Amino acid sequence: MRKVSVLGMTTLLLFGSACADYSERADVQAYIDELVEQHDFEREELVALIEDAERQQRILELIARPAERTLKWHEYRDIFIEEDRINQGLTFWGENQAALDAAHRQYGVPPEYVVAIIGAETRYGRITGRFRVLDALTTLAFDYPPRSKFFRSELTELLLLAREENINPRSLKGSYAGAMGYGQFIPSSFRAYAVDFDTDGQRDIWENTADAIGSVANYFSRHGWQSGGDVVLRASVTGEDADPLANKSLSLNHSVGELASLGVRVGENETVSADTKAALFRMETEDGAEYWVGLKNFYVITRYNHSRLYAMAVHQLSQAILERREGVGDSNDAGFDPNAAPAA
Ligand SMILES: [Ca+2]
Repeated sequence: MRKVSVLGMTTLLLFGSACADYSERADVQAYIDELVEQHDFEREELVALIEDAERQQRILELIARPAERTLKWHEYRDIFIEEDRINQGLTFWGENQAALDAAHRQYGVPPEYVVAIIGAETRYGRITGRFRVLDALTTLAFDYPPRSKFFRSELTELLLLAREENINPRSLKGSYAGAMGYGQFIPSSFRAYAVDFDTDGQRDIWENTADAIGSVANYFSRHGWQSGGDVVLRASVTGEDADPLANKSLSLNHSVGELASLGVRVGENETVSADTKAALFRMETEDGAEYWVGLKNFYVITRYNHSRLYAMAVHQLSQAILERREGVGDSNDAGFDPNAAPAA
């Protein structure tokens, strides 16, 4: 008897995980009611769609371990700023120069930053995610309580996006968190910031590099990118007053002058004015802490991913690609030394 009951339970568990039907859950039905009422979706279509959504245990495992919180700066840096990603960035730049130049003219965002974002996000379109976005967002919306509100909203955005763009939502692939295409836009970002940059009538961030480039540049522009502005400045700190301010916030809660009065000095060649809004960052490296002063454009990069490590990696990757492209060799304002030995 015992053996039979164990087998029965195993069968039930397998059945339950493989065939879990979201459309039969009361919370999902309430969500469907809401969508029908608020956005005029056809109920039958929504039910059929949600019936096709599959719960993915792997997505729940992945969402629970964000890398940014566990890596030190030099470990994080070494993932993003390495030979392949720099060289592939040069190639991507060469292949897409016209679109990158057009995006620079229209949005004021230099090519190296657009290239670096796409390189950091997906290795220039090589790794854009293999999950069905419908599965990812449904799984997280209904089986990941800490962020269910956010992911329900993104699932709604996905359905609206699919209707507006005349795309079958079952066909879209992306990351475990529902980020899509070259620049990894979540559905709400797609709806708000994606552009049809090659004007062929479709906003295609999955296959069309011109649209992907224009969309990233537009995202930066709409978040306040300052054309010609600095991103982040290497700083030296004397005394003990400034350090407690470091890494407190991504927001620019100080001014360059205020930081200077606390012992923070940026490079002598910098012409940044004392009233420029700024934030102080401390980055842990193999050789101890580095201090950096982030400016408005640094903050804008953190609107893409709310992490100082991410923004610094994008900045330094952009400078490494730019330097390689210009053939400058080993001079290096960003503190990145392409010839440095990798971290142990
Ligand atoms: Ca297009």
